[in-house]
Amino acid sequence: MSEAVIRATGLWTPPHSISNEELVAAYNAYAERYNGEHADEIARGELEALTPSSAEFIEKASGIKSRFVVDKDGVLDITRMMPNIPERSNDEPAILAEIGAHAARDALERAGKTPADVDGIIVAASNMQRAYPAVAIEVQQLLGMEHGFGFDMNVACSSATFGMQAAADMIAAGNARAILVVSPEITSGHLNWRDRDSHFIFGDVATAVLLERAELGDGGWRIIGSRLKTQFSNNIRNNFGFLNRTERATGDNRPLQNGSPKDDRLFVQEGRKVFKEVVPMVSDMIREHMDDLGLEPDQMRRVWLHQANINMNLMIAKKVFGREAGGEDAPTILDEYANTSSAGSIIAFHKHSDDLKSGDKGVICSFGAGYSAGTVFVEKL
Ligand code: CO8
Repeated sequence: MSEAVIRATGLWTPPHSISNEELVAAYNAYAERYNGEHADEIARGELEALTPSSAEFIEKASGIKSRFVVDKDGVLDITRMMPNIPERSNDEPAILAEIGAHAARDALERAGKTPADVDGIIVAASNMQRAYPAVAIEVQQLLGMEHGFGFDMNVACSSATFGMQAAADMIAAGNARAILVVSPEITSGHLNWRDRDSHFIFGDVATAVLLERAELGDGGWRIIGSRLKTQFSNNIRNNFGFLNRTERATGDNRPLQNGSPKDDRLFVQEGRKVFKEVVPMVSDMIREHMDDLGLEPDQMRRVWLHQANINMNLMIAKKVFGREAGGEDAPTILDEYANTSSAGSIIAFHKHSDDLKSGDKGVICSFGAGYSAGTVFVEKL
């Protein structure tokens, strides 16, 4: 059995950022227009009037101040309220593959490696651009690899940690020398920008993690242990799928995504329930895994947590460290990036791990829809 190490991580950040103030101004203009257009139905009690969103609420409830998106104009255009990503021909790279390849190249460069050193690409993200060919195979082609394999996998917010465990297991079994786990997240495409409860939550990004057989290089992070968990919950859903059109009765030609403020073909959640249920689930999971690895709280240098809500993260970190925890213990990137689904804990690790010394230990931890959670304990080499 060969040990797998994390050799490097990579990050691609979109060029456009939307502040809470810009987002709320667009939503409130949309809500005013909606209420005007539906004044009669609202007066008759057939429709509920939309209430304004607020930048203060967003920052206080979640810690989010802004988010990056692949297209800003389309999201803020109140007659559209979704990114404008024009269709590409079959001969052009898919946008998901393109941004994933950017992050993958960044990881390779930081590790001093080339695509020739890599045997596998796992695209692990919360939504794939299409059913086939796999986005991962396109990333493989974009990197110029004429060998190896690629496949896609989806465990929503936990896709990256699940992908890392799969990669580490394949490396340990001798099936690959190195594998890139790539998480391109265009969450702006499946977020309902007309829904006040969730319009502020997500942002776009791409990350990559290069895992490699330990003896093939120097530096990086040893994986001390990884663990995956899923437990069914209806509190976070996206019902978009290939069978949607078959669910319609003959003659029912309503559009699949009708863009209404509550559209279940897009992301929906019971945020408060998620908060209450996931905090203990994840805290217990990390503490149990620490016990099994023989790690005491004071041996933990840092936790790189899924980036959904700053208050959630501070509560989880407090349970892990057994004391009040702050940004040094549990770094935050969601203020700038918002929730980037599977990429969040990887961005936190990417941006806030260079200062750790050889022997320092921490955990990369994802959690979210499913419910799903993954812990990857690491030690700096
Ligand atoms: N502006 C002003 N007021 C608002 C707004 C708004 N935008 N939204 C809600 N309110 C109001 C509500 O109407 C309510 O008012 P009242 O008390 O009068 O009824 C009040 O604020 C409180 O509402 P909530 O209870 O909903 O608000 P919370 O305090 O719970 O905060 C959060 C909402 C921030 C969503 C919080 O619940 C949270 O962060 N929960 C955890 C969420 C979480 O971890 N989710 C996991 C997400 S899943 C994931 O990460 C990946 C999924 C796959 C990717 C999908 C990509 C699209």
